Amino acid sequence: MASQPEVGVSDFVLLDNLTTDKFIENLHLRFQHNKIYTNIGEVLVSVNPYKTLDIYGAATMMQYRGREMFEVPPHVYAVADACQRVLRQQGRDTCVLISGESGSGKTEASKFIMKYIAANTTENQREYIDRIKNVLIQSNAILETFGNAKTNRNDNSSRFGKYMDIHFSAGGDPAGGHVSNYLLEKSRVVAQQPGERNFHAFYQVSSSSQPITSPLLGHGSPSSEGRLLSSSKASKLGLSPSTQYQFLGPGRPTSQDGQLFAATNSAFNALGFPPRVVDEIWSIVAAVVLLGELTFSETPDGNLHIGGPLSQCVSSLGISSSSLQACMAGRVLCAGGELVSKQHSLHDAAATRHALAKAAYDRLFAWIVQQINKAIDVPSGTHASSVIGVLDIYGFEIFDTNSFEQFCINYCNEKLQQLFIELVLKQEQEEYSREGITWTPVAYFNNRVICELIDAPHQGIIAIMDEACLNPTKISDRQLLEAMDKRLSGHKHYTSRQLAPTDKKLQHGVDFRITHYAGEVTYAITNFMDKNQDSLWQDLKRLLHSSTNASLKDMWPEGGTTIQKTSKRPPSAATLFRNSMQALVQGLLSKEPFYVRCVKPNPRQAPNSWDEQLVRHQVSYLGLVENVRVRRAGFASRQRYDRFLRRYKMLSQYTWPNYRGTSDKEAVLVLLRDLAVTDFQAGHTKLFIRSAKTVHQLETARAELIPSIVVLLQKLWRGAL
Ligand code: AD9
Ligand code: MG
Repeated sequence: MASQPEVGVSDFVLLDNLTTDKFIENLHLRFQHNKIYTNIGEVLVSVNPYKTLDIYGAATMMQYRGREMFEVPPHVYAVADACQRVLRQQGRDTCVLISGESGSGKTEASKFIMKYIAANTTENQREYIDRIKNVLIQSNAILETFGNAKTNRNDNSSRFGKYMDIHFSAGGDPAGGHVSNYLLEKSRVVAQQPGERNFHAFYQVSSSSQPITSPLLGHGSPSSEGRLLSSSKASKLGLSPSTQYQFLGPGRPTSQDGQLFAATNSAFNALGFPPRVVDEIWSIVAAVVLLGELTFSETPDGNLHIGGPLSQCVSSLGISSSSLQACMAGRVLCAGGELVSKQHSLHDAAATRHALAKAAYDRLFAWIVQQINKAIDVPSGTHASSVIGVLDIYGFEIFDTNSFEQFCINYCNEKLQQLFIELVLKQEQEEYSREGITWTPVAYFNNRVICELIDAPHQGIIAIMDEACLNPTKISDRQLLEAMDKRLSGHKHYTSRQLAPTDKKLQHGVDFRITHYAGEVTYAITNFMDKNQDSLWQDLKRLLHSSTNASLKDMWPEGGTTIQKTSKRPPSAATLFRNSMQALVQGLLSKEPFYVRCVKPNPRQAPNSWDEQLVRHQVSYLGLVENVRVRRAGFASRQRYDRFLRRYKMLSQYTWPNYRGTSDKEAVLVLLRDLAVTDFQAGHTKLFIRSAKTVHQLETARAELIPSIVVLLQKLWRGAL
């Protein structure tokens, strides 16, 4: 590997005269030569090549096994190896935080990391470990089918956040895993922006009513396909690949959808989902499509008539036509302990149908994640001792129209940027000043103020939204905006037309704008109240719980209670999301973090194309140049003097076996002088070594000396000396 010609610099820390221009020039030069990875110390910058590069095979993996990051060219495998080494050598939990905007390559990077980690196992219990590895990797296929969709920015965009913990046994082999999912963009189930698609699962199931000719299926007999959706069942679902469905937009299933359908089914099989459950899952997906086809009209006697594929739809949902009819026609409320029925208008009926479709799919996704977790859980009796977490979460989003979902997604990105700032920029600088290290502070933008704008108790946007949702009289979206304007006027990162009357880009009574760390985003308040309340009528929960589809019934346990018994209002969607983000950040803080910062080279998803302005924007908001500055002034290693001395005192005659001076610090300085190590600074309590190479040399010298010291000690014990 050392013989590969260097293109530009492979670590930005080595760049002469660091400026943003120089940074981008180096990134571009390397990109042109297919060197998509560049380091900033131990942070990896990755540029999406939008083409297949021959850099992920088994031979490449071998080159990274057990090698320090500075010994090998930058690669996502080097990060994965470092993670695994920290875990094996120090027994510490680690995590990889992958960030970048939509389409920058986060999900692909997360899959390469998992692939590398899974391949890097010992020979013990090979068969068992192979099963675990296979299950971990196959779970991705299912998650992508149900949680990813084609957007205008990415043909395979993750529409949910994913954090996966991979658990390791004491021997360092994968023992199981756990997936946490965050906020699925469920509004996509009923409507998509022009040019976008619904979740892949819908097109896969629609294509399934065609004979499946995928090579992935091979020529298995019908019985061997019994675990897959049988063709008779497929036609029973009542979907046709050539029909245009309301919820699926103008796009039709492609041949790739057919192949992926087969792949999803074999992943279900690998994870041990029983064939009955797989059939039930696809039935629910098909039923959601058919819900979109129902038509509502009023009979002459004022009742609701449902037209369209009603019988097919209810049969897939495992419920009766009359019960669906009743839930669409009206609802029963519990007001002050009294049951009151309320009749729906045609508009209400259509809205109820949309709510049902979204809730059914959202709950299906969460339930599938639960089942995956059961399948990949560390088996009882196995002791899992450490964890590598991989976070692949939706990138920052700025659309033409931004709604509640973008608000949550961008808040999540603010929280992760805050974590990065806390860990990489702030803590590092604080430690230098605490230790009295010579140091020129690096200016950076701390986005804490934006996080607080959103999540501060009582004052933040989420708190204001929740307050409005709890109000006994119904508050409109417009009134919510007014409340926000009142409470947030004067905040540097918040504005609206009310607060900035001359800003013609903001629509009065509709828009508010947040200046995020990654840029300005205008949000339309429309549907914020509904989406935050996220409540499904009790009747609908009971309807789904009454299903003969056992999986669907299992997804809605709360539908089993009677209406009077319903407990108080559940927390709002934004509050649940904020809580899950806080829990995520807490979990990450307890682990040793590694970072992959993904950059998207152009908005067209095209290979060999470089949009300077787009790249510049990302380099700027990801704070990459500041990262290099901090890193440059930074140090590869820091250790308390007593620990350093204990580890390396054998390397000098002045400190071995004991130093006769006054302090550990003095002993360490004598030791370093003896070894001619100069690239360090001595802090008050810790030693800071600048380059990883020096640390490596110390480690090597120590490893070489240990055998002779052991012999020496043995002789001493035997009294031979
Ligand atoms: V989103 O926030 O989920 O919308 P991601 O996850 O950042 O987004 P993704 O990993 O899905 O982006 O990458 C987008 C596409 O770029 C992939 O489908 C691949 O076609 C392409 N890609 C990404 N990384 C690589 C790579 N290392 N090599 C080749 C890549 N192609
Ligand atoms: Mg993704």
